[in-house]
Amino acid sequence: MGPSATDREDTEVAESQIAVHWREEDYYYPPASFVEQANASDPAILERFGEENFPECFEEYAELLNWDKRWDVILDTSNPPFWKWFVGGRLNASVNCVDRHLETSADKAAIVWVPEPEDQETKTMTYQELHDRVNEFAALLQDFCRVKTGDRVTFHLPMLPELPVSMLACARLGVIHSEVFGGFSGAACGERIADSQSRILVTMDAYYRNGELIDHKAKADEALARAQEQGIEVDNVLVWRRYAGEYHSESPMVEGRDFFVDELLAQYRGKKVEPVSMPAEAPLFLMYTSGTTGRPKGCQHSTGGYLSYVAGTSKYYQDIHPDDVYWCFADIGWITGHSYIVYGPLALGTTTVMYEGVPTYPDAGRPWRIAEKLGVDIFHTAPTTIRMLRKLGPDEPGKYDYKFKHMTTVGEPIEPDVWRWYHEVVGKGDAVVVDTWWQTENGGFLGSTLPALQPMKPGSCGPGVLGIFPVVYDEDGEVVPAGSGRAGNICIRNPWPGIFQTIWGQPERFVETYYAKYCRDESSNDWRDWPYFAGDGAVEAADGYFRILGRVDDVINVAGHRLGTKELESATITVSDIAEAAAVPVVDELRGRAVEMYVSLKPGIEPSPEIAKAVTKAIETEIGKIARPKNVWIVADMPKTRSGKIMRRVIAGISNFADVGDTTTLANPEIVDEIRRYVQNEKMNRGEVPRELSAQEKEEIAAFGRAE
Ligand code: 6R9
Repeated sequence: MGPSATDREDTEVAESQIAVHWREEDYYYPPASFVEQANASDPAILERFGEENFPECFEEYAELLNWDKRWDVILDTSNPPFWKWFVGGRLNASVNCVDRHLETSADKAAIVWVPEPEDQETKTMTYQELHDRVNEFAALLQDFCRVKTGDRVTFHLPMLPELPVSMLACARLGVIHSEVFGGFSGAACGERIADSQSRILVTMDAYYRNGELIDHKAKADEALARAQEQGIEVDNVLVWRRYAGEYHSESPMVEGRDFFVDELLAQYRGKKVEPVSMPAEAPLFLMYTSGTTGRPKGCQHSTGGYLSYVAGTSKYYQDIHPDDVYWCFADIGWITGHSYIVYGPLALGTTTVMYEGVPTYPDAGRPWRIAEKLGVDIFHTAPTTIRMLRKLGPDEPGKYDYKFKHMTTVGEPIEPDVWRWYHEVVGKGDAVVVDTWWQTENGGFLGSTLPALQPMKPGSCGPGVLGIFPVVYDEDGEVVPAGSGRAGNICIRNPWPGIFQTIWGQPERFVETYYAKYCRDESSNDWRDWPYFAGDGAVEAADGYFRILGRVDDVINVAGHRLGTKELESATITVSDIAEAAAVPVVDELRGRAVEMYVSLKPGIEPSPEIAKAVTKAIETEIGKIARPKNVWIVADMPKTRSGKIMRRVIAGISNFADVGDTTTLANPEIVDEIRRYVQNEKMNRGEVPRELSAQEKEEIAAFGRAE
């Protein structure tokens, strides 16, 4: 007798753990000039953060902050996996990011903001000004909106200094902020308002993107309508204005509900608000991210643990000193911006640069002009931006007189070739590069190199960071040894202060998604029994460096942004003619991955270009333009298992001109050739045939949909 269908499915899983072959890259070493000034240049730090010193080692991070009361317990594991850090301690995040720097650095630039239009002036906000503005806005929230400690306030703010001011004002009051990426649609914002039960939405009338002043307030109306459908009424919409006193939106202001912040602030000029001393374990903010089911996950981050972790990693991995000019070219609407534009750099009292717009506006020399003008010495961005700048302006960096000592890459795997351009051309061969692997859930870096002590290796993030002990497990929980050349699931064996506390309102999903898979004993309160499952595939080289291969669940990483396949599919089936939908990733030269949608229609409906357009529109409305599919394929049926599940890896294989794997277990194997002919012919006509995929990319495509 041959193997049963289930046996064969197991074999497929095993196939996704095949050996991954690539050329071992050479090491690159930091220049002596960097090592001399680095915050971490004594190898003793590696011992201080060794496993035998866990969890005490993290006191070193907590001691970077000012506490109103020192903690009694470093790590409380009594209710796993809901770890508690620095229990008994009290502090305020806005005091740590602002007030405590006033004594020495009141006149120093805290935030330097660069507007997108190049003829508009760069604005500098000193620590004193930041303090004043945070207090005034906190006074407004407290007095006018009557928010209390523990309430949630949603922001849908673009990259203007009003965003960090709003975050720190909430932090001052112990109010939990939940920033939704400005590029997300009104509907996506509304879902997050409803999930977090926010009564207040803070937004802005308009902002610049690619040379255009876009109407943003309009999205607030859609957001409120969506929240209302889910039973949540928002009391007030606070509208900051891109130009104080001028309104640049078509959306009417609703009497008694919508208010211009600049007008309201007139009553609060010069007001000071006593910071609320918060328990270390009080939530500081929520940051939503995508998962395998449709409902977004509100990752809840703590005050004491989170702030300690971002301060510590900013100091040692970003190598931030108070006199650096640090520019993280991310959007604060993502975790990178929260941790490494706002909280980490400001906790260390440095100058953090914010830029309003797109990297290539008006041309691909813009980032380097900004760097030259402001004297940026630490630069932080994502592979997608690096690829785009390389494509559009490969020689631009050489034309500008800036000097980076340090550069970061984050958000997706970086191809060694792209890494080398970043190092040689952007970094002029002189800057160290840190590749930082981590996630929204993690608060801060998990895998990276300590820049003065550990050499760089293109395409690998490096070993676990200080106090983080990663391991690669196979599907059965056996360790995949370093140097074996085999891939598996990367996990973190221990808790750390930056780990999120739970998924807002969904504690069971928190346990299920991140801990159930490899928990050794559910009744144990020893952290060693609770490895954290990150959801990424990885390979550990003989030197202990990790190469991250991408997601093992149904999440598509587009330009560094996680999009859930289920979210894309739910948005698609809001188009009434559509019966079924499946989202798959395609390799994209600039964005890393792009989304392709496969849809089948309800009986009696004829395929038409209008349906494909309606799908794109629905995705833009429900999620946002970043999720716009590269192609929408209307097919007669989807390849399915006998139990009726759509086999996403098969269509992912077709879209990428890759192997579709074993199709003998399908209920309708004949459909595969039909779809392949149609899709691949179309792609050839459109000039969309991808280059030969790397072993790593092939593996990712073959494993796609494994979580189903
Ligand atoms: C910080 C952030 C997390 C997912 C993560 C992984 C991918 C992030 C990476 C990387 C390879 C890196 N990822 N950094 N892959 N190398 N340096 O990006 O958070 O938006 O939650 O995305 O991004 O797949 O699981 P988030």
